[in-house]
Amino acid sequence: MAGELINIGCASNDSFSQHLGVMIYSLLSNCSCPQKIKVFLMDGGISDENKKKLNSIISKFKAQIVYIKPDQKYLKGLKAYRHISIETYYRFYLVDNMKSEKILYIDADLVVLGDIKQLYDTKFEDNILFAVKDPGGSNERKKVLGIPLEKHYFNAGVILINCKKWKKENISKKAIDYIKTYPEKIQYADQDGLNAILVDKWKELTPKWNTITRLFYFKYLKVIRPPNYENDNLSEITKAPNIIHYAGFIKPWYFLDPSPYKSIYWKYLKETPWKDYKYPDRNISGGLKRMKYYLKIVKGKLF
Ligand SMILES: [Mn+2]
Repeated sequence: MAGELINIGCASNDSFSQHLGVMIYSLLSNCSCPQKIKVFLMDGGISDENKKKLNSIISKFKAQIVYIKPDQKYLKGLKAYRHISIETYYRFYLVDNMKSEKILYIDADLVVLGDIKQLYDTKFEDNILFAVKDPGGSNERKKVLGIPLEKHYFNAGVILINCKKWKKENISKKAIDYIKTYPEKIQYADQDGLNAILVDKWKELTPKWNTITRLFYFKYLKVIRPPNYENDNLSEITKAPNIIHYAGFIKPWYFLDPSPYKSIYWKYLKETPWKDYKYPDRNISGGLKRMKYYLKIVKGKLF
C-alpha cells in the first residue's frame, strides 16, 4: 500500500555503531524506496558523535530513525553469551512495544545487497515469523532444546515478525522464561530460546536473505555438509546473496580474520562517515590482542 512504512528493528551499543552504520547504509542504498524505511534502533549507549554519523546516513536517504532506550530492568537475570552481547535481548522489548503489525529485525553484523522491500512484503500465513535456517544449529543443539531432528533451527539475525501474533502468544515472555529456567541449555542467547518455543510456528525464507558467511567455507568441502543444509546447493546460495551475515566470531573489520566477502563490508564502510577506520590489528600489539582472542576461543573460554 502506498505510504506504508517499512519498519526495521535493530540494536547496538556504542562500540558496534560503525557496523550498524554499514548495515543501514547498505540497506538504504539497495532499497527501491529508502524514504519509506523507519529504523527502530535499540540504543545500548550510543554516543552523540556516533548518533550524528548515523543520522547523516538516514537523512541522505530521507529515511527515518527513532532511538529507543529500553528500561534496564528488562535485562535483569539475562546474560551475554560468547560473542553475543546483551543488546540481543532488546528485540523482545521492541516487539512488545511496536504499534505496527510488522517489523523486520536485523543484526548489525551484516550487509544488505538486495531490495529489502521484497523481503518485507513476504505474506504471513499462520506463522509468527519468517527466518533462515542456521548452519550452526547442530543436531546436538536441537536435542538439547527439544526440537525434532527433522525440523530446522533458525538464525535470529534476520527475522520478519508478525508483532500482533507475537504479542498475542506472549512470545517474549515465553522465550525469556525459557532462557531463565534452563540456563544450562543456552548457548546462543535469545536465539536458542526462540527456537525452543517456536517449533512449527516459523516459516523458512530462502537462505539468500541471511547468507551466513560460515556457508562459504563448506562450499569447497563437498563431503562435509553443515547442519540444516544437507540438501542445499551451497554454490548457488553463496553466489548472489541478498544479505551477507558475518555471524560468529570471525569479523570483516579485523585484518587477521579470514572473513568471506570481507571486501563488501569495506566497500560500504568507505561510503559512511566511518570511512577513516583502520584495522585495529594491523600492528604488533593489536595483532597479538586479536590472537589472544582466538586462543581464548580455541581453549573454549568463549564457547
Ligand atoms: Mn549476527
